[in-house]
Amino acid sequence: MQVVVNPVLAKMDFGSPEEYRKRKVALISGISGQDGSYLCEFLLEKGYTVHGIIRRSSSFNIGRLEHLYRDQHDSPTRMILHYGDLTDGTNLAHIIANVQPTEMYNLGAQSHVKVSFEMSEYTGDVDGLGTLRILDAIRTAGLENHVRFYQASTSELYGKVLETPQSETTPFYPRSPYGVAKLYAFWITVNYREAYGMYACNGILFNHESPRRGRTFVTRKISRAVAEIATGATECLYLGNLDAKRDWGHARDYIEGMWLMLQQEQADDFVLATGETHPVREFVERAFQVVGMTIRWEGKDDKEVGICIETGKTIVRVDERYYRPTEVDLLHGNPTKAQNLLGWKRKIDFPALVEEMVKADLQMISNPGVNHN
Ligand code: NDP
Ligand code: GDR
Repeated sequence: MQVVVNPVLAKMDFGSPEEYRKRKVALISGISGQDGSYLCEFLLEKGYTVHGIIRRSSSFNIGRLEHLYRDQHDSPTRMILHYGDLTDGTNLAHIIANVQPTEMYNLGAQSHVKVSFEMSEYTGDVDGLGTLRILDAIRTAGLENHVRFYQASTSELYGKVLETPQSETTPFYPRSPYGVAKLYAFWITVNYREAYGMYACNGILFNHESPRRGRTFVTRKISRAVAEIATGATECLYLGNLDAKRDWGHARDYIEGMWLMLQQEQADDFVLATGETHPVREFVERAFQVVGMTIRWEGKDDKEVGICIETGKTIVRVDERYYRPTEVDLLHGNPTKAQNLLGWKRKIDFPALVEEMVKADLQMISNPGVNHN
């Protein structure tokens, strides 16, 4: 028996999925973010036409894409930006119907875990329901058998530590409004794959960083502060939980993994991780080492400080304001499935990541014309 779930959906003839895919047209939500900007570069190099959804802002908010952006009136470009928002289903439906993407990467999100405790309803709307709106827009356009869909799922789904290392079979137990919203997005992606035969994948990505990381995420906050302290622009770095452990990789490596997920015969869900975990305090220590400063820790909990052995100055302090109501203590991923089935492996290791981020911030400070984001 065939169940017709929504008989009013458009039924245009887009040709066979194989013919359709040869067009190589990508659509990225969140193109102005860290991952979106790297993915855009990557896909342009692979010969795709790349469409991106950006939010209207009173200030210029595509700094990470500036080097790729060309005014379409002056010279033709393969990067095309559309105003839109994951809270606006009609707008998403128009964009998808007009662009007719062969691959859709849903990277747009209110992506800050701490902020999600303050903006929980908004985070649920954008990160959870926003995913549903895109999937429905694909169906409404009649493209459910033609578009390959990538959902930016996250290691925050694991939340409370139930087992390590965490893999595709580890149970989820999210610990923030962000994690819970992403849990909805994960399952609606699986559901549309099973219900409508859509090629829809979840990439369960562990933390990945770069010089383009937003400045309020811990790695970039550290690299920026280290560069400022080393150049005398500021004196002290204030942080929250120094003992949280993360599996940190480089964003460039993870972008390739997203693309690989959409090039397989069958849609599936994959963990991308390095397989290593490091505490926040180790990131701090390594970052200061890049500028020749060594840290000695003193005190406990919120009274803990980091003292520079070379100068005797206190350069790190704990500030309770950065603690979270519920914390994810340990993330440590197992990327074996992605290694075996996608042939994916991270190339940039932890020391190289820290060094690149600190050096990029030093360069930005000494040459304000250099803009990473
Ligand atoms: P960023 O915060 O750097 O980028 C988020 C992007 O989403 C920005 O382009 C932002 O636009 C856009 N956005 C925010 N709200 C909306 C909205 N309402 N409608 C449309 N677009 C919106 O995140 P990352 O690049 O680091 O991450 C990309 C995705 O991957 C996110 O979904 C994130 O949750 C997920 N993820 C990230 C990981 C990481 O370690 N980086 C790990 C696992 C998952 P604007 O520039 O205007 O703010
Ligand atoms: P996370 O990244 O919450 O893992 O989410 P973040 O860098 O914000 O925090 C990592 C860990 O560092 C601790 N921490 C601090 N964090 C921030 N932001 N600022 C501080 O001052 C600070 N001090 C200590 C945090 O408590 C936490 O334990 C990121 C985002 O990119 C998500 O979108 C993504 O899904 C996950 O990574 C995987």
